Amino acid sequence: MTIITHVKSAAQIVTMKGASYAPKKGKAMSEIGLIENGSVVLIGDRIAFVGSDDDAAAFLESVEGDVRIIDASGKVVTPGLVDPHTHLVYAGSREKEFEMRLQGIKYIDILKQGGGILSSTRSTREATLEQLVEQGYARLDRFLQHGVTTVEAKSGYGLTVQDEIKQLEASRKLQEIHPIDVVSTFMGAHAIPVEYKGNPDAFVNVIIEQMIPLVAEKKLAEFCDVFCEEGVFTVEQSRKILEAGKAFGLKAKIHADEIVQTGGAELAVEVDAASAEHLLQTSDAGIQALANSHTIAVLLPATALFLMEKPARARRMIEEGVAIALSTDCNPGSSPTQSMPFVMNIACLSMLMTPAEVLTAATINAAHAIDRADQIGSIEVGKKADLVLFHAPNYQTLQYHFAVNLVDTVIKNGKIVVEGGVFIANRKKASN
Ligand code: IZC
Ligand code: ZN
Repeated sequence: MTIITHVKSAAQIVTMKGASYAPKKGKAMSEIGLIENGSVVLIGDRIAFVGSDDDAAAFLESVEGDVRIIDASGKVVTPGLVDPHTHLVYAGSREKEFEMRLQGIKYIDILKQGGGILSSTRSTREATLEQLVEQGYARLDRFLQHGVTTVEAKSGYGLTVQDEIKQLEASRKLQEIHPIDVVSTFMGAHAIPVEYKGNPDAFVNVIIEQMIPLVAEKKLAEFCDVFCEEGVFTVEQSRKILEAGKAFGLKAKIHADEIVQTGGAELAVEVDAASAEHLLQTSDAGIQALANSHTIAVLLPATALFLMEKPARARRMIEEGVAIALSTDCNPGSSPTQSMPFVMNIACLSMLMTPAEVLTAATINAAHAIDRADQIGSIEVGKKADLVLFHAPNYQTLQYHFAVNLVDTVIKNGKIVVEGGVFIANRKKASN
């Protein structure tokens, strides 16, 4: 039977309405479509109504069936949070590198010495598909407890044809069995594996001639990403890989200007990428190029904090009209966290984004970054029934009461998956 859920008497509903067709830029990032003392009605896995409690009562008279009521008084209701950039599937961990970095050794130098991404690659190659699924599942559980209902997940710790496929198959399995929706990105161009040290162009050829065609044939990814960085992949190599991906139907994403200003933001615009990520070092010209494009700037302030670097210039980007999304960058090296709420806190504290802007960046703009804004990212009729109820009287409190998990209830595809801050029994993928 179809489940009907009436979330009623919410102190505030952050709807994010009106941005399904184009991301919010500039001042529009502050318009969050607030409804006070409101209701949301969910029928099955879709949103059927959003508005005042009174109008909800009238709407429900026209609906047949039992209605489950969730009292949201004293709470803020938001769309399910969207994390548009994660390295979800991996084995091993890198806490010893964290200690080295605290002593002043740089992330990129650890990679150059065969650690970093290459360390996670060794562990991931050794792991079985089942082990990757089990560890990814536990990470998704933590995402869900922090209000995230959709994540993007990148490969890039296999770096051989077989191991990249294994990682992407783990993502596909997680999409099938976990309540969270997992959107898959192929990122064979994450590092130059040891087998190709000194001969990166040969590895670029493997990516282009073997990996991309196979990933496309097996329909294992929707996007193709490249770590465009000094000492990793050059702008020329990145362009070749992203164009090859596009020829096989994979939309482009780029890790751009994270450590050194390479012109990655400009390349993102040139190849019409869905998103450009990091952007810590992006030039004024790069910001201008992004502002005049369809490309979303996905900022990762937890990564900047964890690498002890200055964050991206979010205020300048918003002033220039760049559409910003936020993400955890969940990965074992530069951001081992699954907390989008904490990322939003850091975005306020380190980049001076406002409480309204960070909500936009973690919902509708994040949905645009993974090409899902027609389905998720706002509380509008017809969209997926993905909601979060936070213990907070108003949306500002989500950032003010920082570094604690205020998530009370998470609804995914119309099913309650977290209640009172904990998982409820028999949690599995909602059938729809
Ligand atoms: O494992 O270090 N920046 N890729 C690019 C990462 C960080 C993930 C990692
Ligand atoms: Zn990343």
